[in-house]
Amino acid sequence: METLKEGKEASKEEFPKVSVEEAYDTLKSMRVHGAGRIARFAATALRDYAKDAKARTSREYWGLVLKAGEKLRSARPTAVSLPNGVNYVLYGGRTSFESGGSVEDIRNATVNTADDFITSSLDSVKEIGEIGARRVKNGDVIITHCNSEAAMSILKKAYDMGKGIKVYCDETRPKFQGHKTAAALAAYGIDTTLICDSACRLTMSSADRTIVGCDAIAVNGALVNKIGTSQVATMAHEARVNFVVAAETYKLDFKTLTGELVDIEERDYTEIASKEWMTHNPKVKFSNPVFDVTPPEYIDFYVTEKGIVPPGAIFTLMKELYQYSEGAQATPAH
Ligand code: RI2
Repeated sequence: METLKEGKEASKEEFPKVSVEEAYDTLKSMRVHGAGRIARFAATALRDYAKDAKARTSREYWGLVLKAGEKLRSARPTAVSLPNGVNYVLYGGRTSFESGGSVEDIRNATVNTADDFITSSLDSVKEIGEIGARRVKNGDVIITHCNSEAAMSILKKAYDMGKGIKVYCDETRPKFQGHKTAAALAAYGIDTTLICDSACRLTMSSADRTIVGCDAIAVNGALVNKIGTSQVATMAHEARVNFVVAAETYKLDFKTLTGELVDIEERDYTEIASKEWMTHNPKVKFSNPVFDVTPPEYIDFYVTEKGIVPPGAIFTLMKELYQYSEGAQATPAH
């Protein structure tokens, strides 16, 4: 029988224990946000569900775990870290189920794989910081958009290395995640300035590079990230400013290999105008897409935990890493 590994308690410190339903609502409402965090949050919820789920047979147990995974996967359509994280966790349980494991075997395999995912996700953020910071020069003026722990890892590491950087944070309407980034970087000691999104082009003229996070990477090397990212990239391109993306490899969107497109999440209109304003302006229509696509030709390189990857090499990387994701497209074997 497989046994639980020791010393894999990282997720308990990061997120409290919640039911799958609560986790789904938390993800949907973005009370937990950020591509990496939502993946770890879902992996944690699935792990905790797998720990407690009761069933008489392996098939019944595995069916319950799969259903929980499907529910979590459906919370946010664009950030591929969520299905990839959940699929990774299910891969462990599935392997055990298909090799005839008992309920306890499948449970332990699922829990161990979840802990592996959570630990390696956290490690990846650190590794991205180490690798990316080497490409930051002393005195760089850097623009960032939204709130990315991978991008911030680079900025913090560069600061730790004594590179006197100055960072401009876009506010990132409609949910103003740039405020969080600015607060965190300033608290860390970094020279930080908050600007509204429309000040980005003016600021770009004095910038040396832009560093942003990533929600999904398409097979052609295009980046899907928070709405407004492609505008920042266009401005960087125009001003010949380096455009760098910090991305863990579990943000590769494997379904784009087979021709599928990335769904762009459309969120509630009340994120961009108050209900009162809407009532007073009944003829105004609203649109609130929350991600956009930056073409590969505007991206200098991705910083991943595996190293620097130019957009043109994403296809090769995807092919190399495809296997686990394909294996994890788990459905119950009836
Ligand atoms: P890390 C966020 O999405 C932002 O778009 C950010 O750039 C991206 O996730 C990556 O974040 P949202 O969940 O994984 O706020 O680097 O919609 O933290």
